[in-house]
Amino acid sequence: MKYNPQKIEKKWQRIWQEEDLYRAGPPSKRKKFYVLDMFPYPSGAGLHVGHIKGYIATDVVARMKMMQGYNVLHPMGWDAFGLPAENYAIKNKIHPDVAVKKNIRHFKKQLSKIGFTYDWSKEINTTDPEYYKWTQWAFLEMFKRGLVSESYEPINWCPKCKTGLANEDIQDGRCERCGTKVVKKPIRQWVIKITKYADRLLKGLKGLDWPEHIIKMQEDWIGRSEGTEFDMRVFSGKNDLGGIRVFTTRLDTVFGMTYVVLAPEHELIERLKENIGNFKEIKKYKKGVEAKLAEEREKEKKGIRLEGISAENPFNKERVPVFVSEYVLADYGTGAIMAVPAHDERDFEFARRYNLPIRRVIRGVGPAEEGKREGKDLPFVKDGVVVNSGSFSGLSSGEAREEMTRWLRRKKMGRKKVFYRIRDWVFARQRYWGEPFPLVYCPRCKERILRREYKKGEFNKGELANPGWVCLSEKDLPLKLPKVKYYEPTGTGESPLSNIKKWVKTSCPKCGGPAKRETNTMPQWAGSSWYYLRYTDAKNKKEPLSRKKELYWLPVDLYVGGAEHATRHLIYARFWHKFLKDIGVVSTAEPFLRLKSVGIILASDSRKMSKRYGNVVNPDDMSRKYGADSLRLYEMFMGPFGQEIAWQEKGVVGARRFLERVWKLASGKRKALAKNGEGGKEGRKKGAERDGLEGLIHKTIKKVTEDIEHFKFNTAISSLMILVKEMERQPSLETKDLKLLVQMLAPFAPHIAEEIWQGLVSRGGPRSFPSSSKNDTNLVSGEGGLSIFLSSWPKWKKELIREERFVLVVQVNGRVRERIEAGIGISQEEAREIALRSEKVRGWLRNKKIRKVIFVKNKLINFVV
Ligand code: ANZ
Ligand code: ZN
Repeated sequence: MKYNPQKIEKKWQRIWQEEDLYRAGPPSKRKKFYVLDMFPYPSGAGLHVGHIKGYIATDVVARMKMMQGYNVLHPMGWDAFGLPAENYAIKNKIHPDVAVKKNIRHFKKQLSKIGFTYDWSKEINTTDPEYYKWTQWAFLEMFKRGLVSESYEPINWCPKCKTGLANEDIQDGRCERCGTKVVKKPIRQWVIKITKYADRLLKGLKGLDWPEHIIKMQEDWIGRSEGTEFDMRVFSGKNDLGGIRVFTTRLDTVFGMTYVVLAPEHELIERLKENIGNFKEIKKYKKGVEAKLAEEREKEKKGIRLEGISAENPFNKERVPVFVSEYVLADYGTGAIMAVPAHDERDFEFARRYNLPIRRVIRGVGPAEEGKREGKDLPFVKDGVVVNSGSFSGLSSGEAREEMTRWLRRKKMGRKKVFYRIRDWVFARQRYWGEPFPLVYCPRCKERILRREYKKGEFNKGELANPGWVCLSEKDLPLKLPKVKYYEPTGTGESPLSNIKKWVKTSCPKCGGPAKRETNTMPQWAGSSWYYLRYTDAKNKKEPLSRKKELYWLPVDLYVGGAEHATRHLIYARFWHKFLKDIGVVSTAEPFLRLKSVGIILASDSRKMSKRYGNVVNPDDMSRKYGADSLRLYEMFMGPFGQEIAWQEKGVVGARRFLERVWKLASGKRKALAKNGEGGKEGRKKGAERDGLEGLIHKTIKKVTEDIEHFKFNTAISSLMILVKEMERQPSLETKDLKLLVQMLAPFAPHIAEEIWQGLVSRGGPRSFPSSSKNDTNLVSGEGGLSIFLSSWPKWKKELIREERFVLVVQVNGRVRERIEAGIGISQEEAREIALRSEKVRGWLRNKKIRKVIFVKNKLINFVV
């Protein structure tokens, strides 16, 4: 029989599906394993080989866990709302609803060909009203608790997508979706006060098994900053014009303040209109910078002085000039800073440009610092000892910050303060394809609230904070997205829904009066913020998920996806989860215990795979040509999982060749079984060889098990290759050895493994499976052989894993100077280290320079001096 992956794979995919092999069991005493993929948005382009790399990895883990006896939940679904789906629909002139359904069918078909363990009975789709009902419900719960507010602040606006965006949707000042430069625009919108959770989001990171760089990105995104805020008097000549509040993390440098800077949007500027000599000029400058984005502004160190205005340093009563500059952000801290050019890079640059005094007040400590003369050519930004600072001189930076803050507090002029970089979540989009907000606007209720003519308890916290906006009641959910003909963005700042007069016009659920629906829609991130919860109880009509399922399945044990979600999705989902915990829907503090990020697969030209470059590789083509098992094996073998790596088709060919060899081994075995009765000398020899094989098998079991656990799939596969090579050298193999081999191979190449396994377990030798009719086989009950995925994952015997050793010969200039025992397979580096540990070798090398090292693996190391 020839290895025919196309035939085998189709057959097993069908049988696994028919027998529902991968359906997660109900909550029980059995230990559970919840493994989750970041669900895709079903784009028109379909999946390429890069998209499925993470899915293959979770599948490998899921299959091993299944065999280890876990009740495994491995679901899949569709993140189908949002800009990508909508933009695709507009471009191709298909209604998003139709396009999404079509794309989902295509995606599902593509996925099914790779042989994943998805439990499709748990499938979800964020655009399904039965799903988004609970997205709307959670929003209302947030609203009722005062976590949502209406705002008109200038927000990030994409002129091409014609919608507002969250900070998280922007990359290098451009719309993350279409690449257009984003501008600031005042738009009516909803924001969720995610900042209230900033501290918990930060602290929660502590206990997570996440990649360090992702933790760091979240920490920076949340950006907790501890400092001092204090007030300075502002003067125009002798007139005290009131206070100006600044925020600093370096109060120890306050005696080095030589000017003050306001953000262009600072309210003080308007207030001081009459007193500012060059107000017109300032106004012009303001206009120029307001449309710019934060990142661009921070780069610019231009500004203008407010003529006729000065601020007083409370510590030494010195008056310093006040500037307005775009390098100070309006929405961070207090929007105003004390500038200390001697100790801050940005201030330094600014002071140089405008010839402002630079006054050094911190001296470095330690031998490395003392010789340096920073302050004139470079700012000294480190902590040190405070100098030229009145009675505070001599204190360390840390002490000075404490003392100075205490001094301010005594005078009631300042206090300790914590600021966060994270902003509230801009939660409205002026687009069609999203969850409608379950809110209506009622002018009558607004009047009643403003005049305080309502009964106690009639309005909730959110309604009182946003007068006029009234919540739909839970029984009216889901509020369905109306079907429309035209869904292109209007560009006016209103969503296309505002054109559907019939839908917009409604009555107030509180007072029955005439009311209008909210016509913005929710951002794509809404539906993906809690989907992992819904998988556990996808069909629940009464609640987002049941207590029982939540207690059993949560938290997610392993979450795999792209690092591009480090700050967006992974912040929103953690926030949503914490909110649901606060209202008693979930019981864990964090949703995802362990996170792994996938390294991107580049095209063979080392560019990103993209339609634009015509370098996309389709998994369908690969599995048609080589088989899904070869594709899976290659993607897990191509390199360390987290690493970016270029696609090479010859790698798939290599994987296929390896599987052919396994296939041959298994077929050979079947023949060998048939002719019985060897013995004598030959038999004894075989026995001895088998000893070596057994040790290797157990070593491999240990390695493969641990490597899969640690996401070192490539090295797991390498060790399988070593084992296969050794097996090929054996005159014959026992069934039990072959079984162990295919069990270990099964997570990577499930189809071929199942095929061989079924042949091995049926005592009658190879059994050919019928090409149809599910009655002939029952993998689950075991009639004719249990599925390999219901067999127990092999366990290694410690006593059989002997580390093999050899005698390392150490030479100096070609003469043998030492012999040391070492483990087989050590690298040159390791050999060098071992050799240099020897007193004798060190003696021969003393006062000599090693010019060259010659290394022969498992034999010798020669130092040329
Ligand atoms: C004086 C000073 C002296 C500062 C010094 C730093 C070094 P993080 O860590 O990011 O919180 N700052 C405060 N508000 C700002 C705003 N709205 N826009 C731009 N910069 C602002 O940084 C806090 C520091 O950033 C503050 O401490 C302030 O400059 C500046 F040797 O005050 B510092
Ligand atoms: Zn009303």
